[in-house]
Amino acid sequence: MDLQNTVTKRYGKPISQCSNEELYASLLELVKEMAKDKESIAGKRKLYYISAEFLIGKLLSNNLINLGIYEEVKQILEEHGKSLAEIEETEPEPSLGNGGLGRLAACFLDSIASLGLNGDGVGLNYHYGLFKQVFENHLQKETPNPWIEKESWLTKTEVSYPIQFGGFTLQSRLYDIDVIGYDNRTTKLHLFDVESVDESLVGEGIDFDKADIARNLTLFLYPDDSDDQGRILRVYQQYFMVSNAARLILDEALERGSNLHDLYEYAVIQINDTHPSMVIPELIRLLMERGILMDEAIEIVSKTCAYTNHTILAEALEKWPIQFLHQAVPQLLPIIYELNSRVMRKYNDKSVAIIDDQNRVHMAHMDIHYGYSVNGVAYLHTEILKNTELNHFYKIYPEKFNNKTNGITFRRWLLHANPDLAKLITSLIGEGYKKNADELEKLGSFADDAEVLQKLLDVKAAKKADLKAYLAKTQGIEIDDNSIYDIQIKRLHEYKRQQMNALYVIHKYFEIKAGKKPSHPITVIFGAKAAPAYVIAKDIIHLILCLQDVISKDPEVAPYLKVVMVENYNVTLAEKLIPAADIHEQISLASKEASGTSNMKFMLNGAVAIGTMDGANVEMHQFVGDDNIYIFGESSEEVIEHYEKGDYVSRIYYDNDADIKRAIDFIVSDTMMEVGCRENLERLYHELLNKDWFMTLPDFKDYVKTKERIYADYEDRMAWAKKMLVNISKAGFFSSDRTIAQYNEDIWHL
Ligand code: 26Q
Repeated sequence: MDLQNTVTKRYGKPISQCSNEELYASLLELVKEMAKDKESIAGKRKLYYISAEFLIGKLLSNNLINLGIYEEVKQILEEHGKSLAEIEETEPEPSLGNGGLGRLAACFLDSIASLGLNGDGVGLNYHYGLFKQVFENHLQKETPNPWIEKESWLTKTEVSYPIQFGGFTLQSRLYDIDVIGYDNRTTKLHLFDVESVDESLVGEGIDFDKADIARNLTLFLYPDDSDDQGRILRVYQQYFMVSNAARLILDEALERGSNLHDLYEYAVIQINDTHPSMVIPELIRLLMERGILMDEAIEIVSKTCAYTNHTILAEALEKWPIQFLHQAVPQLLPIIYELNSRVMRKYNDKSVAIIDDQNRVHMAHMDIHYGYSVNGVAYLHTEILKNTELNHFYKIYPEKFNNKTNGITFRRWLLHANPDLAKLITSLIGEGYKKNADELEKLGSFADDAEVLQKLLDVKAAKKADLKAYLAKTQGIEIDDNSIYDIQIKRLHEYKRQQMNALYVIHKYFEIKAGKKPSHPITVIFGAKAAPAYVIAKDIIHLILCLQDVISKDPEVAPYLKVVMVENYNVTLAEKLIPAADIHEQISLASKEASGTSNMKFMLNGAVAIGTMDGANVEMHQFVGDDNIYIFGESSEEVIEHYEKGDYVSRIYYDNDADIKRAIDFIVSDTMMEVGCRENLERLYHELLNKDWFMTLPDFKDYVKTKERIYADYEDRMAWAKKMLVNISKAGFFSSDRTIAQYNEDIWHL
């Protein structure tokens, strides 16, 4: 590693005289160079993890850590009066994902490389990614988020394919990003782009000509499925992604010696939710084009593809109207019809059909029939799939169903995000946990060691001070680092119930006004983007921003309670927020959150959860026990029963509970109307009163009680530190290294 040498070649001057941008470009080159000779051993069988999203975050620090040169680089820079932290700030964050599913794919790539497995990611090279969020008049506005600069992590390759759509053909181009494993091999993230993409198509905000597929295909990670044009664009994107992937897979398999009849011995495809599902008919089509008969082509593909389900929300399960496919990808229709006929001939059961009565193609159904594995992403989630949502399929194919509880990469979420904590852990139990996360268990022996517990509190205090400084500098937000940091960060969705947290804030506001002051001031922090067309989600953001305003201006309340909604929540912000959290909110309506992954990141960083028995919270609870996690609310069984019976009426809770009524009425109070928009606040008020589809009100009182309990317990600092320590010590299971090892053991067999 010779940074000065790279810098000299590029700029002909010493490090000390370079700008941060020049140093960033030099480090980029250096890292790419070092990644070159570490490529994973090309075994016979290779994994292709196809995903519409890879929320990779900034890469510089992580790459330096994984190459083992982070400290060295940092020191050299310091010797020349430069700061690695400041250089990092110049790196743009690609926003190639919405949330959990995309971030999971990124954690998985890190683990695949770190375990030295032969597997690549395949996706799309969105130029503006997901939108950038700005707040104006307490409302979310969307603007483009460009991230591709002249020097970037992308490397242009020679790979290019003609991709045929109904009526026209587009030429693709493959760009690669090196995925550098921790102290091991590197793999690739393959991002396909279209050669004719045109950034000048973007007008006001994130508006663009949705019909001009040749120029718009890879502009945005398309967040809007509110109109047909937008939805058809998504079909174009998906087909472009999988047709390129399929060609790449076939080319590489042939190169490694496959005769295509044995493709499944050379390739395994993990289909990340249904977004890449068209890879199944497309691969069948391409095999037939190469002379393989349909029966055999179907069999080959069925032995190659495995499907992961990330959601049980019906509205997120993709069902494409057949006329969309007819317009965009007519060549797939005969194959999809044939796949459906075979299913109907065999099972004669409409509930498992690929094409339904309304002529819609159920992508998940295709995956389950024509893939060899179906997995959920946490224990409870997989059980619900088997017993409820996909029960008809489970009865046909019990052997295909399996659970793979999600995980997170400890390199990014501990070593990079919280080096102080990593250092403390290393001083107590050595370095082993960095490669074998289970070793964190050893921390358990310090659970009653006052000196260790104090050090843990000191690290937390330092991270809280860091967050305070960061928010002041980047967002102009002032917070009190003596307060309890209570954080909820995730996509804005009604089922995740940010609105319940906001109702609690209102409740607390009234209590403080009535003279019931908390022992510690409380800072409730939110971070969330709402889909641009998701009206109620945007209204909830409006509610939170108005509360932030109202409370900050109220001298009676402001010293004890503060609401903060950070702007443009992303991976970089998560890396600052999570290490600083005292309490994290995992309060989805039981049965609705497939897994959650921020819960794991918080746990690893010594925060304590308040949550429902949902997603991976269930497993967290099992590991840490009742004393170290605050569980409340109805069970998934109870919730599922309410939906089956249709017996939930929100207004009954409103009418019968004065606290609930007071909190909900406040949304449309004069105080709120002074800072907010009547239209948004009234719409949200009526939604909660007349519908509340995700059942905020039945859980509200239990939530309030549990919040009071967790805040009270925070006061005993040593007892709290012990909870922190237990959480960290039990986090090993949630390493994505474990998850990936299980995928490999049970599904991939690399
Ligand atoms: C579907 C159709 C049309 C337009 C958009 C979509 C769409 C886009 C993104 C549907 C779903 C997504 C993303 C889903 C997602 O992020 N799911 C999360 O996956 C995480 C990783 O498994 C889990 O931890 C979360 O519980 C789950 O919500």
